Amino acid sequence: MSKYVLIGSEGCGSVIVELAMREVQAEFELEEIPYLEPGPDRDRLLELNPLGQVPTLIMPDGSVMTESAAIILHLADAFPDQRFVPSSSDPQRPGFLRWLLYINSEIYPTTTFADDPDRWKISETRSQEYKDAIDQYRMELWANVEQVADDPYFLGERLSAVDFYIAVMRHWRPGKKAFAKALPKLNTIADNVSRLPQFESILKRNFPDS
Ligand SMILES: N[C@@H](CCC(=O)N[C@@H](CS)C(=O)NCC(=O)O)C(=O)O
Repeated sequence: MSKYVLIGSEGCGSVIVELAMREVQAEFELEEIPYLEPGPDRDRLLELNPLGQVPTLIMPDGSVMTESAAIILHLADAFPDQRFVPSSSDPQRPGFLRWLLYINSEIYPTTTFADDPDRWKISETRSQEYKDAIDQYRMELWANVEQVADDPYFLGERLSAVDFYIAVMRHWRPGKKAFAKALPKLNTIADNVSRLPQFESILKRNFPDS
């Protein structure tokens, strides 16, 4: 069987998938590209994924998967010994799915939408105001996750893929410091994930300043 090829970029959502790949010890090659920069890498990415987003995963059979949550659920199917997605008979599964999807469908897009206000025809004079309003809304969305988070991981003793999102996304706007201040339980979860030996080097490489 040939390897997975994970197309990603430093500090991006592809890191969430990298953590999952590492956890199941999947054989994969990481192709880091400047995904927004016009050029051959972006042209190739757009051929594989019409949204031009990372993560984009080339499967061992050559087919393509996108959407981090879908990729994570696929890895759980492909590596049945994994523990980061509760099985269908596990009472923690409904809560896991709810918050996995909440983070993906409610929170993640707020980052994507605020990355480049110009894309949405927000004038330069209003772009900071626009970014700030979205940042504030994002923190309100995270507060709902904080409210139901357990300890030491989101689901309690069991490490899950929800923790991978928390450990990566706390570095995104408005930044790790603001995240830690507003969301102490989630910040502790992220610290706990970052200390796990299998993830330490991946997170350090992607977030060297933290
Ligand atoms: N729903 C996608 C979102 C991926 C996404 O937005 N990735 C960002 C980088 S972290 C991106 O590629 N943004 C560029 C764009 O949306 O144009 C997923 O979960 O994989």
